[in-house]
Parts: sequence; structure tokens; C-alpha cells
Amino acid sequence: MVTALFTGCGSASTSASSGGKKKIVLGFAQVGAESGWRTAETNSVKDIPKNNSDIQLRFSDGQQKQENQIKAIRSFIAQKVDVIALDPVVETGWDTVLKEAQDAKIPVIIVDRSVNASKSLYTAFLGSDMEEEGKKAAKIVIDHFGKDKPCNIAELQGTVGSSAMVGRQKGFNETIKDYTNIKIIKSESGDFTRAKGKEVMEAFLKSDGNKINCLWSHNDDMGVGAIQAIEEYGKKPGKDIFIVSVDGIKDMFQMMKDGKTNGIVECNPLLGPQLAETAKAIVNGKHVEKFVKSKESVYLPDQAAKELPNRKY
Ligand code: GZL
Repeated sequence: MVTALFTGCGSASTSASSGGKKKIVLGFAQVGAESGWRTAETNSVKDIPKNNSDIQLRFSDGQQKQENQIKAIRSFIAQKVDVIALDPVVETGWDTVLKEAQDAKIPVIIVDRSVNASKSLYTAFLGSDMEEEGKKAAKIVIDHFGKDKPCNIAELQGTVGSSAMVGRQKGFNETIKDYTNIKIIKSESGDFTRAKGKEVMEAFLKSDGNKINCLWSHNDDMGVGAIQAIEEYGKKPGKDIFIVSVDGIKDMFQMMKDGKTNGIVECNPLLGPQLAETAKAIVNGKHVEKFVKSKESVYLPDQAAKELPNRKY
């Protein structure tokens, strides 16, 4: 677990004050650094003190381990921070530590991924509707294959037990259930990383390369890794194998511009500004919505060239 102090004014101060006014001390327990999306989210959060002189950030990288995130939250409680933000690596196992924060009268904001815990244990959730993202991805596949064309899908799942993986898989599977021509024939976790996505896709191709004609990847990083595997296997990604993924990172827009993928469902990582506003509202006793949903789009090949220069991550 790596914890750092970000004040934005370059001074590592323990007493959080500037110009006499007490700063809001925000502790952020991050999942890890597994993907381009995650890096973009981390950068957006670390920019908070630069754009909000009244906030001091304490940031912890959980290295994709729940026990590290729980330790970070307990450390934030011991430091008596004003607000705790958690991006939970998995959905379950948070009740005890969230109760400890509540007993310490420290409000908690859940960011990006969601938790399976009583809603009374956190003040707000800022993030995406992962099921909706899965439905959007399935619609791209259905629009291409219709009700008749055989579609044999290889699915690269995200981190097992994460709300991103659970929600996207649920939304996708519910949407394709009435299409008898559309089947998931291989499904395994690539843990949201490029390297693992490539490795799992290589195994899929080895066993069923002659059958797979569609790849559904729960995030772009695994999809980029899979595209490399498909090319090394001797097939044309985006043509021999129809591809759809979630996030909207720059590298995947480049792939789409090059004709190597067929659909990107955006998942917004730039949550820093919303998190700062929500933390300030809570500390100042203002009402905040329980679920602040991120704004997200879907991109198809004819939009890639125009959208690529706009991508910030
Ligand atoms: C989704 C986020 C996921 C991204 C992945 O909101 O939690 O985790 O889709 C990231 O790229 O690793």
C-alpha cells in the first residue's frame, strides 16, 4: 500500500490549513494502476488540490488488493480526515470498515465501482451504470449480427467480483438472451490488464480460433492486448473478429481509426471535479444526491478519426 500526501501547493503539511482557513482533508483509497482508464482517474483525483486550494488530498494505491484498501481506510480514520473516498476493487467485504468510518463520524463517498453494502454506510456514489454499459456493448453486437448471422463470442471479463465486471456481464447477457444466433463460447478474466488480456485471448484462439468471430472485452486495455494476439494468430481484428469494449482510452480510438475494432462504450474516469464538489458539499452540510451518474457515450468506427484528438486519456 502506497500512501502519499497531495496539498497542491507543494508543501507536505500535516496541519491542513492555508491562509488560516482549515482545509478539507480528503483521503482517497484507489484500486490500483491496472489500466489506462485507472491512470486517468488517478490523475483526475490527484489534480483536485491544484484546482481546489481548500482541499488537501491523501492518496493510497491499493495495488488491486482489498486488504490494502481496508488498511488505507483505517489509516485515514486514525488521521481523522474530513472525508474518505473509496474506489472498491471488489463489491463485497466493506461493511465492517465502512461502519468504523461511520462510528468515527467520517463521511464516505464511493467512487467509480460500487459496493454491496448498506446504503446507510456511505453518503454518495459517483460513477457509471455498469449494467447500462454492458447493454450498450451488446446492442453494438446485435446491430452487426442481427437475428440470423452466427456470432460466437469470446468474452474477456474484468476483475472477478468487481462491480464493473459483474454489471457489464449482467447487462450484456440480458440483452443478447433472446438471440439464439449470438452465443458466448469462451469466457475468462483478464483482470482488466493488457498483458492478461493478450494471454487469455491467445488461449481462446488456440482452442477455438476457427469458431470465434466476436470479442467482447470488459475494458479497452484487455481489448488492446487481445488485438495483438489476434494479429499474431494471423486473423484481422475488426474484420475476421468483430470487437467491442468499454472505457474509451486513446489507444482504442487509434485501433478503431485503423479499422481494428468496431465499437467503444465510454466509461468516464475524469471523476476528480465531481468528487471535489461532492466532498465540499458534504463537509459544508449541503444535500448531495445518493447516486451521481457519469455522463457517457458510445463510439462507432465512423466517429473515430474525429473523436481521437479529443480524447484526454
Ligand atoms: C470502470 C473501472 C474499470 C475500467 C477498467 O469504472 O472501474 O476498472 O473499465 C479499470 O479499465 O481497470
